[in-house]
Amino acid sequence: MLGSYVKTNLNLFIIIILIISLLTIRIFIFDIFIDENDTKDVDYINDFEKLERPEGLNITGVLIGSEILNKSLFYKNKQFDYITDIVELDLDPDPGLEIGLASTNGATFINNNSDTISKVMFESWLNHVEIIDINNDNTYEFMNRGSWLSGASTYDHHGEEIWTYTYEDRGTDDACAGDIDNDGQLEFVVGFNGGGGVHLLDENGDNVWVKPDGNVWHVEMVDTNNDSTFEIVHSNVSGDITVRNGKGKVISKNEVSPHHYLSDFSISSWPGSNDSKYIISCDEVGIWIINFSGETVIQLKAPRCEDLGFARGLPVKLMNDQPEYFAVIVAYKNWERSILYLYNITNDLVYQEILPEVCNSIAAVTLNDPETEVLLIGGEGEVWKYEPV
Ligand SMILES: [Ca+2]
Ligand SMILES: [Ca+2]
Ligand SMILES: [Ca+2]
Ligand SMILES: [Ca+2]
Repeated sequence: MLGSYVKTNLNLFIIIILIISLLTIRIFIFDIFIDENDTKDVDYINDFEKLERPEGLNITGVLIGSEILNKSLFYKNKQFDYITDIVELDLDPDPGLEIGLASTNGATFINNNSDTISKVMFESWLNHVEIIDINNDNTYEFMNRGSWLSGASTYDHHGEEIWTYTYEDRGTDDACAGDIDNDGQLEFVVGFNGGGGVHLLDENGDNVWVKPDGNVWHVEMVDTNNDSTFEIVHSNVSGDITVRNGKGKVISKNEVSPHHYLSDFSISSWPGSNDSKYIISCDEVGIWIINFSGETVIQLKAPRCEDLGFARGLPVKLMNDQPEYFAVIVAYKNWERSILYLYNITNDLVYQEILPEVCNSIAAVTLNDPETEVLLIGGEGEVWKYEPV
């Protein structure tokens, strides 16, 4: 009896030692490849074979239009890693607007002169953080769009986690926030890798519905038909554009024409801020402006643009007496490069710069003059300001 008791405990002891050893080896292996200060390593944990940087991206600096735009450093705090969201908002009763900056490891609110009003740091390194207001009370929260390692999650204004959403052992590809039922509370759409599908969550991160789909690379909520209600727009394993209503029903599903495999994309009004919204994507052909039925409206000429970039664009009112320009920043997270393109109203490329860093955010903000905007580009712990020369 005693012998069997000792033997059972010995077996248990051996099993525990074995588990601890395996965990230690696993942590050790992860440590070799992951620099925790470098979130792109986390993204590419399954992609050890780094692609060589294309020759066209080896040079950096202004290639076109130095006589048009002036670049200056607007904000710098190397405590922050990649700046992933820049929002102009009215944070406090002080006259004028403030600016919110979210990064992969923290967030800050600053005034027009870049003085810090408040700052929070997150407990862990996240993937792509955006500033949101979950319950429409003018106190800002944060959303992590998620990754295979972290899942999608939200944080309160102190930076404390509210919830994290994961599904079985599926990798999270992307998540976005929007009030899809117009009740004043945000919902969240999460897209999963493999056969994990598309999920709608309520403001508490609880599942409302699941619809099957494969490799849902990128999700957005946008009003595609001007009825003041968001639809869900996402890409998938086939590279198609799927539009769903708030119940998850597919309204349309189309290939991009001419053929373009859609994975990552962003949404913007084009060419001006009062115009319709389009899908913005890129590859070696150029910057693609695509409608929600998959028809390509234009391929903007974009020298040195490559596949595997993430294109984010928006109209910017740089000059009082000129129509808006259209600015696009394409980020290459595996090559430590970004390309900034600026187009005039006739779609001519008037400015091009290759930046030696990964720029995951772009914004047009008014700062001190409500009649005009400056362009802000978020890089690695810094934000660049572009204004007319
Ligand atoms: Ca204010
Ligand atoms: Ca809030
Ligand atoms: Ca809602
Ligand atoms: Ca709609």
